[in-house]
Amino acid sequence: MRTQVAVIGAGPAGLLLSHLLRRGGVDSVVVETRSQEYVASRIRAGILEQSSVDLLTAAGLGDRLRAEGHEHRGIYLQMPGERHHLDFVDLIGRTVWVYGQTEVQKDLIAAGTAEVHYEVTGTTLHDVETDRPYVTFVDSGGAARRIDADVIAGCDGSFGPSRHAVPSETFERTYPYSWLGILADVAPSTDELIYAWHPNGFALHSMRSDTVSRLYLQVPNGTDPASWPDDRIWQELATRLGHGEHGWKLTGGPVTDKSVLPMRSYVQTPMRHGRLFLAGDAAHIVPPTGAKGLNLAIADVTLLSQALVAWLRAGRPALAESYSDDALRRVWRCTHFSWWMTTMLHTGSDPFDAQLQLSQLRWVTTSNAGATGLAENYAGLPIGF
Ligand code: RFL
Ligand code: PHB
Repeated sequence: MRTQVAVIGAGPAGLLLSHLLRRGGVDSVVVETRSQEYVASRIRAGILEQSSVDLLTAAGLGDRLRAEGHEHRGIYLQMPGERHHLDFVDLIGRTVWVYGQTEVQKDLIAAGTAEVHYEVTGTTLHDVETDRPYVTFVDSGGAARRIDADVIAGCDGSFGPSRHAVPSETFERTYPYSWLGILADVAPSTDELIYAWHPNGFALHSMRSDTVSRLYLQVPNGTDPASWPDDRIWQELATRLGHGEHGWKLTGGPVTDKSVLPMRSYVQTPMRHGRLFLAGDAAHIVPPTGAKGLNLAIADVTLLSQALVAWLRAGRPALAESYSDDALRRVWRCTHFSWWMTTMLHTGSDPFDAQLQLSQLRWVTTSNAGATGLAENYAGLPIGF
């Protein structure tokens, strides 16, 4: 096969990149190890920044998002006995949207713009330092295939092969806690997300729709989800989220999904080597506390699609040359914000740290300057920041 851009990975980064390239008049072919059904049903992120919503809308992918997504004015930040609302609209004039990654993925698949080979094996990148790079793989029928391209886009997440093909420097932080996440068939007990600091550990009440709630508990690394029967989870969520305080109630319901996810910050630089460009989780991982993972992937491919269209269609390579630096400015801002939210809200054994966290939370919830900083980062800086 011959195409202009060989895209590795059909997650949100790869599919959106292929969609944006097609709209810009550039051809691409996507290869993906998993099945289409598996990719479309992976439960992951739930919050879209304003700039992600604007971008998806401009790309013709906003109809269902605007009809079925929920726009939120802000979030609640909580400490025992106190719940504070941060109103992003008042603070910075921007909002966020509740719309699951599964839905973004379904919209991308429904758009049908990307040519995707699912269930491939043995994806290998070749000659990325030359101007004739290519990708080989074995397709779902067992046939050996080769894609010759002008450029390879590595959108294959942190476990894919692309990032290993970039000689790079890595920056990494692991955290001594994980999240136990559940999806439950019950109406959310809150109108907007609650991020709660509690001596027992952090808790988050999120949601997917009027009838589906998504909730998380901080747990130690290595926790076995089986050690958390549903009753224990609801009880601990009730404690940490303040059931009974100021008349607020947490309503439990049937748990339909339960998993433990570790927390990691990771940045690989540069995001380009020769004719290979990295985007999304292939280049960086953030802990989910700032709700940035999916939004960063969207921001990366926005820049990358503009750069590749300018280069491959108009022969202007300047944006491709500056892509890594341009993308990394936002990546580091989001990496800092995600680390900051994570370390402010997750509890450990050090009482000094706990007092610093509470002091920081009081400042963020009572000072206009503190709240504005959080709002600006959470609702997302403009693309191109
Ligand atoms: P993805 O979504 O991981 O997609 C990469 C795709 O590449 C495929 N792949 C290959 N394809 C071909 N050949 C190979 N050799 C390949 N190796 C891998 C994979 O099968 C996959 O389909 O990365 P992308 O597109 O960059 O999108 C990034 C987002 O998915 C990610 O940032 C967020 O989902 C992170 N994340 C969360 N972010 C949040 O903001 N809030 C969350 O609640 C949240 N939960 C999560 C998450 C990430 C998780 N992972 C990666 C373990 C929960 C989980 C479990
Ligand atoms: C989610 O709904 O899955 C979610 C929301 C906000 C976060 C992390 C995850 O910060």
